[in-house]
Parts: sequence; structure tokens; C-alpha cells
Amino acid sequence: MTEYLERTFVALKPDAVQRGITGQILHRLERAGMRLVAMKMVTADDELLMKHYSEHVDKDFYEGLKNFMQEGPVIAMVWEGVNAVENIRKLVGSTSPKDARPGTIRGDFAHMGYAHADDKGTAVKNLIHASGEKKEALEEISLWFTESEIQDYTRSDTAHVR
Ligand code: IDP
Ligand code: MG
Repeated sequence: MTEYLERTFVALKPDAVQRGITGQILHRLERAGMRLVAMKMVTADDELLMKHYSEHVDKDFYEGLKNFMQEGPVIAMVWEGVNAVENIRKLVGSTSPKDARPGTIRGDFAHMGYAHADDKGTAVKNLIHASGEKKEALEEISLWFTESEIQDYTRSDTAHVR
């Protein structure tokens, strides 16, 4: 891999699965030329979520976030591409769907803001998680996947996208 070819961890949250829009979201990552190298459906237990969201466990919204993430299964994935961490965050959009720009996943498929979510006692339902930086990506990939679960194959458009 070159310095710029990266892997990142992505999870479709329970709202995306329950709304039946996983295909539309995955399509956006595929059409940008990202390569899907691992995927599984997981019901996240308390321990996995505490590790995944270790930076947030002490925050007021953690209880709501935990409940939201356990409303149903998530689709956990590893995606690979040039500057994949930054590029996928760009496709995902801002954390609060209220502020996420049109054209992003969170901006196009959701609209809830922090104030409304806090009033309801839930996390902002924003459809998708993507690692925020390279170090976080490495940690999250090894938390959710074993090395043997990560696959290798050639996308037919490889010459053009990486
Ligand atoms: P990110 O998912 O864009 O990286 P983080 O700040 O890491 O955002 O927060 C993790 C998740 O916790 C968010 O995606 C969102 O679902 C939820 N969240 C973050 N901040 C708040 C808040 O202030 N109120 C309610 N939910 C929040
Ligand atoms: Mg984050």
C-alpha cells in the first residue's frame, strides 16, 4: 500500500438498517471508488460499545448513544481507498444531521439536531459511523475485525481509482 492508500472502519447504525437504506448508503461509497474489504452484521454488546466509544463513555449523551446503537444490528465494514479516512468522512458529513450539508449521507437522509435529540434523551440518529482519523481507524478495525476477516480482490476499475 502507498502512504495514501488507507483502510477505515465504517458502521451503518441501527437507524440505517431499520429504514432499509443500507444499499443507497453503500452505493455512495462504491461509486466514489472505495473498495469494500470486510463486512458483517453485528448486534453490539455493552463492552464492544464502551471500547468503540471510549472517548464518549463519560459524556451526558453516552447512555442515549448506547441505547441507540443497541436498537438493532449494525453493519460493520472496512473500506479501503486513497485517503479513505478523510474521503469517507467527507461523504458522511457533519455529526449533527441538522448541520450536515446536502449531498452528504447525513445531510441527505436525516435532519435531526443535537437540541432535539437531547430533549428526546437519544443520540442524534445519523445513520453511519466512520473513523475520524488514521489512528482511530486502525484501532476500530482491530476492535471489530480479525485480520482473517479482511478480504482481498481486485475491483475492475482499479487502474482509474487508485
Ligand atoms: P462522529 O460520529 O461524527 O465521529 P462523535 O463526536 O464521535 O461524532 O460522536 C459519536 C456519536 O455520538 C455521534 O455520531 C452521534 O450519534 C452521537 N452524539 C455526539 N454528540 C452528541 C450530542 O451532543 N447529543 C446527542 N448525540 C451525540
Ligand atoms: Mg467520532
